[in-house]
Amino acid sequence: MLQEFLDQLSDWQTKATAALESVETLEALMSFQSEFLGKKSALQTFLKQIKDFSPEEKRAAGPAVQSLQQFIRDGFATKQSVLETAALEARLAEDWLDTTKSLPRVQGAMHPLSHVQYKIEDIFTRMGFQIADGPEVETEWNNFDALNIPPTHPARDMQDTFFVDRQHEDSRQNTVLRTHTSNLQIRSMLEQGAPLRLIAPGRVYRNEELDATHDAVFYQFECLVVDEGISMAHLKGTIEKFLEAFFEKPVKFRFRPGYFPFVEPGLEVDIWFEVPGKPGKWLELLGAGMVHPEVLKNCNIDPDKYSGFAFGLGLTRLAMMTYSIDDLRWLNQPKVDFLSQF
Ligand code: FA5
Repeated sequence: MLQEFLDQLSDWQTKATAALESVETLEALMSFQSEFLGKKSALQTFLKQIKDFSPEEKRAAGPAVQSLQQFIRDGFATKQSVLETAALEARLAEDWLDTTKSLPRVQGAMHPLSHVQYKIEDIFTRMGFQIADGPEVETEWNNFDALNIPPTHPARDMQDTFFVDRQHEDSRQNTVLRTHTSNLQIRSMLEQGAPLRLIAPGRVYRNEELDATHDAVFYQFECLVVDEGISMAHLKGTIEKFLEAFFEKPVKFRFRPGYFPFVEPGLEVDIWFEVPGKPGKWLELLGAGMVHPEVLKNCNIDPDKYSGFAFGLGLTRLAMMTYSIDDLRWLNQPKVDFLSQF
């Protein structure tokens, strides 16, 4: 009986060896595992049969079943490792990416606002203006007080402000997100004195009601000229020459009286704006005026000797007009489909 049992084990070992040899996939290996090592496998039957043997026979039958079990387990583990390595290699071969090869070409492009800014800078540098730059987190004093807008002045409400720090008594210590690029008037005059001829493009922030022509984050550029004998004629001429150079043709625009505490007199310029398929309309493009004597004084410039003009132009609105964009909020969104049109 023992010999018959040992023969069965040997037959089973031959069968398992052949079965394992024919296994070529991990799925097939799993079937092999359940057939030869699982709970319902012949191996379990062999283990159960051991108890029917005499104690002496058990000493031969037990180790024989254990060694069969170990043989099958070893065969399984070796095959598993071979198949897994092969599967990994196959996947790596498939997933391989040539990082030196360029991906499908997505052509980068300059943002329309940058286009407009560079064009403006180009026009003004050709007219002999310098380009100034300053911080977006500005002192309350540079953004308001020095521009003749004291704390109680209603004009502060004209530009709803994002305050960064307003806990100090001294407005030179409080900070705001600048509401306009006019802060660069103050910074430049304090740093360089007169005479002065500059533009300062940059991002500004207002706590605005948003619509197609108003964003909370938008771009302006400031233009400032201070010298002896500067008059409204210089202001008007500069705006006219700039708009003509920018649009590369005569542009329909109009001057209107406007109020800004830092200029006297003050005016606004509207430009005729048309988008194909929609009726044209006047759109406010810039605020301007002759620099207020108080502002010159705040910047240690003698208003009896020097005069100046300044204007602040909505660069974002200029981009709208340039590219016939009917809602300026598009310009601040990371939408590649939209941006790749330019
Ligand atoms: C000013 O910001 C003044 N600092 C301009 C100025 C400078 C006047 C120098 C006199 C001398 P205003 O708030 O009007 O003014 O803004 C100027 C331009 O920015 C507007 O004409 C408009 O073109 C643009 N603008 C204003 N608010 C928004 C907004 N929410 N979104 C987009 N563009 C705006």
